[in-house]
Amino acid sequence: MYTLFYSPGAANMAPHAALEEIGAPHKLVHVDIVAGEQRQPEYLKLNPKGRVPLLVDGDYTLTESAAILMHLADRHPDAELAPPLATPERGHYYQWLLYLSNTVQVAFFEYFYADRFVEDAAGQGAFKANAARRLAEMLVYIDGALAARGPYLLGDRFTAPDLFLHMLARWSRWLDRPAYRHPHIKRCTDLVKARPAVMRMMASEGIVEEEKA
Ligand SMILES: N[C@@H](CCC(=O)N[C@@H](CS)C(=O)NCC(=O)O)C(=O)O
Repeated sequence: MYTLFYSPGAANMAPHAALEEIGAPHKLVHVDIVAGEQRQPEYLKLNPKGRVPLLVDGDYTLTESAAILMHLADRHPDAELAPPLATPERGHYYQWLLYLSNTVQVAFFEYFYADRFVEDAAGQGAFKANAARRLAEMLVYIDGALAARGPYLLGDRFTAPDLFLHMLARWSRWLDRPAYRHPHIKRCTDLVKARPAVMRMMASEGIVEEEKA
């Protein structure tokens, strides 16, 4: 039985959707990150980084959304969330998950948490605007890649990186041109959103779609 420590709509969305895809029994524990529960001593004992998500499986704990996603995909191969090891597709699977987590997700954290990177308020505004500009370029790049080889990130086949893209796409709703205004990202994330497992994840986190007109 897995336990996932989560906050609605946070970086847990992709691993949570993977748990649903796999059909693995799991329990959810809500960490109120607005109230600062992630910095309470009891939680820090489990995850000294003070972040969500956190996956617990008996004595085993795992952090980092992309790592949890890859671990679940490997432990439950029947769900086919990852291509076979050492295939060209597996290489692209790593490429997408690492790009989405070490470049796009990081830019989102710069955008959302500018105060953690820059001390003065005026500097924070410029820092956030810079992150938004880089995110806009990244969405154009992803949309182009999906136009060339979609509808999923790995072509015809749905895999774990699509769950990660779906999560980041939702975070982009604050940008001037959100992901759903990029036709090929929209096509991919609409397919992901229609998956029963993803719908269950959204419902159990209490997330509603918020697309601007
Ligand atoms: N690289 C980590 C980042 C996790 C992360 O920063 N999560 C955010 C929510 S999306 C969080 O816990 N924020 C609370 C805080 O930083 O105080 C991952 O992907 O798991």
